[in-house]
Amino acid sequence: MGAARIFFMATQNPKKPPEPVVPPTRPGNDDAVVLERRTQRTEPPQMFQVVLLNDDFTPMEFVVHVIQEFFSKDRETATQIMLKIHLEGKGICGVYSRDVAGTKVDQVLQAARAAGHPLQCLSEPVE
Ligand code: TYC
Repeated sequence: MGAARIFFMATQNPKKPPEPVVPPTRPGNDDAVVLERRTQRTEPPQMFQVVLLNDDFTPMEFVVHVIQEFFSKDRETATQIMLKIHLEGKGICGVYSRDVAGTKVDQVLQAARAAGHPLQCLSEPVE
C-alpha cells in the first residue's frame, strides 16, 4: 500500500493583478506641478511722522536739544531741522510706527512743559 498523495487543484483561472491607480496627469506634462498664483494682500503698516511746530518763545537751543535727544539726530542735523521749523513753521523730525510716534510726541511735550516752554509736537499719518 503506497502513501496517500494529496493534490491541490485551482478552482479559478488565475486573475491579472489589478491595475495600479494612477492620478490623472496633463497630457505631455507628466511631472508638472501647478502652483496657484496668489495676490499679496497684507498692506505695509501705516507710518506716522512726528512734527514740531514753530512758536515765538521756545529757545532754539532747547529745540535742537529735543531733536537730538528724542529723534537721535546729530547736532548739525538737529540744527538744520530746527532752522527749517523756525523759517517754515513746521518740520518733520522722524517717521515711526503709530505707537512709537505717539511715545515721541508724549516725551517731547513732557520735556517742553517741564522746562516751561510752549513747544508743540504732533504726529500725523504719512501719505
Ligand atoms: N522760533 C523760535 C525762536 O525764535 C525757535 C523755535 C524753533 C521754536 C523751532 C520752536 O519748533 C520750534 N526762539
